Order: sequence, then C-alpha cells, then structure tokens
Amino acid sequence: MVNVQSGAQKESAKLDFDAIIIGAGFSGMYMLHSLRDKLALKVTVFEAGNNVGGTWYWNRYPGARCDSDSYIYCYTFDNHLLQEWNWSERYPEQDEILRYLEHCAERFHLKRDIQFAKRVVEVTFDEATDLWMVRTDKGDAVRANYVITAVGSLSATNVPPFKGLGSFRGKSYHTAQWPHDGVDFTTKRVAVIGTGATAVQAIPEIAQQAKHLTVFQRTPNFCVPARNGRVDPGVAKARKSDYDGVRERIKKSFFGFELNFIPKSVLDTTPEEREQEFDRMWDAGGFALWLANYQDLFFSKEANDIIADYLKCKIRSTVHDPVVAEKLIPKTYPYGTKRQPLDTNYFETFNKKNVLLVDASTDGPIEEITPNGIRAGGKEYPVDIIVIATGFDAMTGPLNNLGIKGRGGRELAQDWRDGPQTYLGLAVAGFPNLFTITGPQSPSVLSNMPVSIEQHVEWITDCIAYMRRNKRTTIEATAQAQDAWVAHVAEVANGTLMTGTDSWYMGANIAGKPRRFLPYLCPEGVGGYRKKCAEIAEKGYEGFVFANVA
Ligand code: NA7
Repeated sequence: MVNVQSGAQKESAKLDFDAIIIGAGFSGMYMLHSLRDKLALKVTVFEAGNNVGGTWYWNRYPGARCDSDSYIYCYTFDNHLLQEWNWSERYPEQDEILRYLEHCAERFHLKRDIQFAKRVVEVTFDEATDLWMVRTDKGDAVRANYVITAVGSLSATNVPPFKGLGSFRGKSYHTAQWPHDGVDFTTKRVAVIGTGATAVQAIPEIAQQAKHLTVFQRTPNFCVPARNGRVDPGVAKARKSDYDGVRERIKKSFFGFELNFIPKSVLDTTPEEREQEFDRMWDAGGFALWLANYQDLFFSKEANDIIADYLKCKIRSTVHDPVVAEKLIPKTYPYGTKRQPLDTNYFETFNKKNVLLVDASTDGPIEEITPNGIRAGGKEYPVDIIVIATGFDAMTGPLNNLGIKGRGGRELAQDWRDGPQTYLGLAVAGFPNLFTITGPQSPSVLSNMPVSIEQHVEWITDCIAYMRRNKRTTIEATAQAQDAWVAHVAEVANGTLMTGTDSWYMGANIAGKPRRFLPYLCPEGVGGYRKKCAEIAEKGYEGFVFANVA
C-alpha cells in the first residue's frame, strides 16, 4: 500500500490509555461508548464541567432549548434507547436534554470513565514515542495513542472586551456560563447584549419577569416562529415505529433533518404560488423556511430578496411601533446567511411597555459599561443585571484553546492563524492520531448536530479499528489532501451568498479572527459528505498516510 511508511524504531513509554477524549457532551459520550464498548480500548474522558452534557450543561439561560425537532435531536445508534426515551416537547428545554444525556450516561455506564472538573490545557505529540501527552489544569499528565476532541463547535464563550465591564456594580452573566441556581429578574432592570439565536430565546422569557428590559442590538435577525408544543402521543408512536426510516432519511438528507429544498427556482414561481409555499413553511415553524425553501435561496440574491421581503413584512405586521419595526428588520445581509434563530414571541416582546430596543446603527453602538449600566450613543441606560448574549469564538476557538502541539512542536493555534486547515474537518496534517469530532470544515453547525456527531464518531471508530487490525501506529492527513480540502471548502462557500455576510460562520464576530467560512456546506448535503468520508476509508484512507509497527 502506497500510503504506509515503515515505522521507525520508537522509544517505548508507559501508555496510560489507548485513547483520550476531550469533552463529555453528545460527541464525547458516544465516542467513549464506541471505543470502550465496541473496540474494548482503554479510554478516559476529560471534561471541564462537573457533569456530562457539554452545551446542555453550560447553557442554562432562560428559554434555552434546542432548535432541532426532539425526535431527531438525539442518538440514533441504539434502537432500545430510541424506544425507551420520550420527549415531551417538539423542542425540548435545556434541562430535559440534560436529563436525556444523564440517562444515556447511566444506561451505557459512561461516568466511570469520565474525569469531571478537569480542563485540558496542553496536548503534545511526542515523536520519539508516537504518543500524545495530555495535561489538565488539575495536574494530570497522561499518555495515549489517540486523542479525540469532542469539545463542541460553540463552546468557547465570547465576552467582548467592553470598556468598563469590570466597573459594573450589578451582576453580569454570559448566557453560556449561567449560574446553576438561576437568576431572579423580578423587580430588576435588565440589559441583554446581543440578538443572536440565544438572545432570541432568552429575551421573551426575561421580559416576562423583569421590571424593565433594554435590548442592545448590533445586527437584527430574520427570526421565524419555532411553533413549539407538546409532542402528540400518536405522532411520537408513529415515529418510534419508523425509526429505521427516520434514521436513513436524516443520514442521507441535506442538513440532517427531514427537510429538503424545493427543487425549483423561486424566480420560476408566481407570487401566489410562492406566497402559499412560504405560508405553509411559516405555519409549520422551525427551519423549513431556511432549509427547505426554494433551492436558489443561498445562491441568488434576487431569489433571496423575495423570501427576505416576505419575512420583513411579517416583522412589520407584528411590531406595533413602525420605528421599532424598522430597527428590527435586517437590511444589510441576505436571509439565511446568519444562523436562523427560532422564536417564540420574540418580535411581539418589543410591543411590551417594559421593553426598549437600543439599536447600534440608529441609536448608537455600545461605548462602555459604567458602574450603573451601559452607555450607548452617548446615553447611559441604568440597569441592575447585564445578560451577555454575545455568542462564541465558533469552531476554531475550542480547539485553539487546548494547547495542541503536533510534530516538531508545531502549535495548532499558530498553524491556524490564517484560518483552519483540516482534512475533512476530521484530521490535521502534522498532528497524527488526532481526530476532531465536528471540527471546522466539516458540516457540523450547518447540520442537525447529533447526525454529524454520530457520523464522525463511527468513522473514527472504524478508522481506529482498521489501524489496530493492520498494525498501523499512526494515521496522519497529508498536506496535499489537506490543501485540496481547504480549497474545496472555500470554493463551495464562495459560490453561495454566505461569505458576504458578517456572521460567526465567517469568524466575523470576533475581532481579529481571520475571515474564513468555518463549516463545510457539502453540495450533496450531509449525506454526500458521509459518502465521501466512507469512500475515502474504503480506498485505504486516501489522503492519509500511516506508519506501521516497526
Ligand atoms: P451569536 O449568534 O453569535 O449572537 C451574538 C449576538 O451578540 C449577535 O447579535 C452579535 O451581533 C452580538 N454581539 C457580539 N459581539 C458584540 C459586541 N461586541 N457588541 C455588541 N453586540 C455584539 O451567538 P448566540 O449565542 O446567540 O448563538 C450562537 C449559536 O448557539 C447559535 O447560532 C446556535 O447554533 C446555538 P452581530 O450579529 O455579530 O452583529
């Protein structure tokens, strides 16, 4: 085989584990189960939190819930699990998803191999032994053959360096570092900074409790109704009896949902015809308008404008004050090129007397945090609590924060200073035996996450099984395969409207972050990406090089 190098004689060193997994959310938990229970490897997981759950452990802000339908926002690898778990709502709340993950941890006996409250601070490849050394903030230093990052795409919180933040006399909370015993907003004057998907969930809830709420908006969003509700028992039963079908459909779909584009240009429809379709999607709620619209939505500005105009009308007809409505209407980017927030009474909330919108472009941007509140556009807004809903250093942030050093001490964060460089979003040249679940340049955040997580976990498990069967000591992406992948991801993205928008998909929300499209929008969807990854494996891991046992 051409891509196998005969192994150089390696020094021997004590191996603590076959594999180390970083993170115990959806990804890390399934990775542990797969490597330990299917391949019988010795595995440990380091998790910074005190419990499993990842995203659902940290994000406890009011209104936190997932935006994917619950029957597909879950593991599908175990039929018994699918049958025994019952979701209460279309989009379950944070605490229900956390209970589900707790249940999975119990069911698969995962906790005994998870080390909680340990944050990984350094991950170093030793070329003399071909082993990784992983260090934690609690002083652990352990060696393993493989390191698998399961750190999530949206886990490195972004707290912008607002001038004066430390001087604020009230309380401030980032939504992803929310106190476990909650925050009482009653009788309080509250500020929310940000109007992304998180804030869109939190604002209506906070407005119901707080004495007064001031929302600081930098960029308005095209929100569409979630239409959450209890799961109908008949519908749940029908889905349970068809999970084999559901699994197949979401695996082969475009975005990991049971949604597909309308195979037609919106420009080829009459106003009546498309209005009817838009109304149908609007009434259905969820991501239909975003991910199951006419197929040219993401490619043609002219097509995009038609659906954007439909949504602008919805905002105008919901918000009573026309001046406020205009502030809430996005005007600077095409619809769908920022993450679609799903809302429950978001625009209606701005009709409440106790809610004030401060818009950066018309009222002036935030200038500083003062001891009493927030100064924007030359005016001070006094508040008792500031909710910082400013999102994340998406996709690259969590990996750059791990202190990963590969061959010759090369630092991942340094290699990625001009943007991520990966092969398939799964591996990085110069970093052997390192796998990145839902890493940058994989579909990840542009898909229903559990579907992409399961695909990566299963691919990595098969790869490690292959290596052990064939006595391969290391696997590493080649620089050529990586360069071609990086170019391909960029080329596909450049053919869409996504790259012209300031979004976290582009890294534009973080000052100084290189502007690169971070996920992979596979032209054949997540089904096509899955097929591509499988074919690469079938061809003896094309684009990778192995070293053999010496
Ligand atoms: P997002 O979507 O990144 O939203 C963050 C919001 O905070 C957004 O409105 C930003 O405005 C705003 N922001 C960020 N930095 C600043 C500064 N410096 N000043 C004022 N406003 C700022 O994060 P979310 O937590 O809402 O959602 C993240 C994902 O989690 C979500 O998409 C789901 O996938 C789950 P901007 O639009 O950048 O102008």
